[in-house]
Amino acid sequence: MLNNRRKFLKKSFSNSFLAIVGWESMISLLSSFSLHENNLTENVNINFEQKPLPYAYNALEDCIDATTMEIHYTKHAAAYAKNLNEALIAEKVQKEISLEKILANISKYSVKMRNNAGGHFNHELFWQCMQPKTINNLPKDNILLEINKSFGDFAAFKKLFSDAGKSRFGSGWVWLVKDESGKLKITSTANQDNPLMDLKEIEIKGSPILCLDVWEHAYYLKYQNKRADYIEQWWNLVNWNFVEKRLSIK
Ligand code: MN3
Repeated sequence: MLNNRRKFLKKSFSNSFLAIVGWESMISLLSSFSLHENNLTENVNINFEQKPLPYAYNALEDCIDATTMEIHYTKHAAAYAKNLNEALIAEKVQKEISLEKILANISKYSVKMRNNAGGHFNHELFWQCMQPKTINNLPKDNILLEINKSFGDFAAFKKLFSDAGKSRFGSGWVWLVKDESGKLKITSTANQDNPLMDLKEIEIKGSPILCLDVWEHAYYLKYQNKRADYIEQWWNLVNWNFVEKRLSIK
């Protein structure tokens, strides 16, 4: 009886809802959802402000210590977000433009925009690429298939990616990207540049799937000069479910 009443209410609600909004707007609403599904920015929710860290500062111990995480998030990354917003105002950029669009046209903006739009995007992605330490943390599903297809096997991929981090001179990032043809590639960028930028220094362009910060501020307190040890420990933190999600973005 109650169930029937619920069904009736539900049905009359949907009927009147459709009568009010109309089928056409319903269809456009639905298609806007599917558009968002294919929109990289929507999927990782990278906008112009810092999102809360998806875990506590001490959640990545003993691979990355709490003090490093706190300083990294509240000082370094926060500064990129603040300076990005200053640059957006100074250069009269509407926030309706996505951060990725700005990055894809970064050659038309100032150096301040390049460093801080890059810095903000890179860190927001980096936080999401990590999760608390998992023993035997390995990729599975599509991301594993794609890694095997592109690099032979996971061990070969891990070595190439780690080597790119160890050999990055000075400060920068390591990336796993999906290029225009859908192929996975490993690349490294200096400073806060990234593979979305339309700059001649960016050798391999593509959609970032996974990134690793190899700036000293990401590891120096615990690892000092031993960047290789930091990279080796970092593999325990990779959030492969998130990477899988990034891979599925068209
Ligand atoms: Mn950093």
